[in-house]
Amino acid sequence: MSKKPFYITTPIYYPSGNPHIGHCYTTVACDSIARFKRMQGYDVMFLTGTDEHGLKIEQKAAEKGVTPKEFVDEVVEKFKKLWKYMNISYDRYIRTTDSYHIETVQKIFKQLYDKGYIYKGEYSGKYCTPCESFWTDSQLDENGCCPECHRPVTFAKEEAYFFKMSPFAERIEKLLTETDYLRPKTRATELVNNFIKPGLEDLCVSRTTFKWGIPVTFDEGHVVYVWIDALSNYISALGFMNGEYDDFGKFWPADVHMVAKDIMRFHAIIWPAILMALDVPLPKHLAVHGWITFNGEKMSKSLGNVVDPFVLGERYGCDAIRYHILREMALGADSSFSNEIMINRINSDLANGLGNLVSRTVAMADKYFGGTLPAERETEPVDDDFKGVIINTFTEVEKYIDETKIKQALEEIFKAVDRANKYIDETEPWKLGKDESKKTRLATVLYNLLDAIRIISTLLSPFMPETMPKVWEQIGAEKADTEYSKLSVFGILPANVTVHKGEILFPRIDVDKEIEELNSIIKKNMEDAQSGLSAEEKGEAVQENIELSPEITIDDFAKVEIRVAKVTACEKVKKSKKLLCLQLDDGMGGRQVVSGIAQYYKPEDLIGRKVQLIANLKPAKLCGIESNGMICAGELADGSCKVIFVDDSIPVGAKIR
Ligand code: ME8
Repeated sequence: MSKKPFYITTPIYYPSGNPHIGHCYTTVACDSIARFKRMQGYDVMFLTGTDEHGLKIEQKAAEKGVTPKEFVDEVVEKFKKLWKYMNISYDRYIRTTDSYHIETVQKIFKQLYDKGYIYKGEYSGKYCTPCESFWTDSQLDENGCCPECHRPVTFAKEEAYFFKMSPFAERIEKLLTETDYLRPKTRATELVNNFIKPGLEDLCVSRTTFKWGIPVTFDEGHVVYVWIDALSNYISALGFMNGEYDDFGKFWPADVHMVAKDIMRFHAIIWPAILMALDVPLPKHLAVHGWITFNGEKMSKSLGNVVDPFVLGERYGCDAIRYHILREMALGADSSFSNEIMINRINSDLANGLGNLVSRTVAMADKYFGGTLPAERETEPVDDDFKGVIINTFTEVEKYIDETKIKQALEEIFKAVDRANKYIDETEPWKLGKDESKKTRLATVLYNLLDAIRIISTLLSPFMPETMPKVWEQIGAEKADTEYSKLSVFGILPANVTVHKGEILFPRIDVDKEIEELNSIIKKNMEDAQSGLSAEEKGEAVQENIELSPEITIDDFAKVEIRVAKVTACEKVKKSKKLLCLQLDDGMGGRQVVSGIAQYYKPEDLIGRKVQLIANLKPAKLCGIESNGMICAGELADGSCKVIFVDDSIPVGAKIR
């Protein structure tokens, strides 16, 4: 019987800078699902790749003095190296500069034009260069900036081709609200209200102001603009309209496209519209996760807050990193990355929970039976509850994987780990070991533990593919014992199984020491990232012709009292585009300050941060709201500003002098 196909994709990433933990999340998540499905017996196609065209790449290449292709070739190697390092088992890697992809995109564009879905017009509107997106005024954020990245937009006008979206509005609304396409479905409302209800606007699909793109075959000077190029990768990689591959019929429609929320709109609205226009069936599911954030901001290269997966992998092993990021991120929600949470998670779940379970069980089998258990058994009622919990884990995990809920799947498996450790406490094998007449009971307990570890480790193997084979080796499991069909059955290991004591799977980490070392690595990374930016990007726009105010004496200065305060709450001032209202812990009972920084900070960026407060400033009213003091910020040459944050080690109330 031929295997059932299963097709899963990550987004294709921009090779504009080094890959980081944020990219790792989607890729590791898809890899785990792909591995799980293979274990279940599916014929899996797992696709990832790189999205290599566009203005941003053209500009970066020019800055480095290389061609765009030379530029992307170098970065793509870094992505591939990382995926190898992280044990990513992709079946196909697509580059949008591959000739077969170019062929498909050109044919798709022509077909949509011939069908009347693409027409020529003129674009004038707001454009965000980093996101390569045009936005209408109604879509801009409250500060008139890009709704995705909140950076300033520019006015752009040019001849362009457009893709008609309106014919598909009704079908897309139904897709989002009445089917299981979008996960989590709770996000459908914002898409429908923000984009469909106001009337789907036609999408700009060609550009003439840059060259680094796929040429439109029938109109020289136009290159296909981002989304038709990028999204088509999911079908060109299967051979749709090209001769490179021949498995579109087998794998399409995709079972899961997984993306983060920043590109949800493109996958939830534009991609279905393109497919509808082409008369191609729609993918089955779009799983949308949040961002990995760092100090409240999306982790990204341009923010310079990249946590290097190679560094983390070297220190704790890839599997620990894979486990941590998968375990932290719930479908749909953001997950904040912190070294402390990561290390505590590795210590509690992997070192103490799983690692301890395996090492204790194997060590006892070794100590009391020389490694090989006798085949006789003596069961007790306590065994049944334990076995029941373990067997049930399999059903729950399978269900969660089908719902792309990886965090929950892992939580279930670790409930089984806890249950197994509790079984050790209940049965007290170390006491049984001291009593010769209890040896049969002891062998039974250890056998049950080993077989539970077989089930647990097999269920974990798609998530931690490097470590689990080591567990199988230690508990004496053969390959056949770890087949998927045997995960719902207890008693698969041979009755007289032989264990092999091995290395510690997850060594315990010294939390304080590690955090100190990681912090200094991150600080250096940030400095390096900053030094790679231009002065303007660094916020160092050269200040020329600085004119100082009249000189003051030290006594004048002493009149100003600057103290450290912590932002405990923050919200936008209604009716004002500029003001934020901050509640501060100033060490003196707290106070409220209104500050004109709403264009540069979201309230959540500030909460928990320490700032410099001008503490003895006469109260004033701003927009009718009382402000007791002022927080210090640096003014940049473009008139924007950045709050001067204070190191967390300086206590609230400390005087700044
Ligand atoms: O958007 N947290 O490419 P991209 C979680 N080329 N996920 C993150 C992340 C973070 N901090 N940063 C990146 C593009 N990602 C387009 C996609 S698809 C046809 C074209 C992940 O390099 C996440 O999956 O900006 C996000 O959707 C993807 O990287 C976008 O990466």
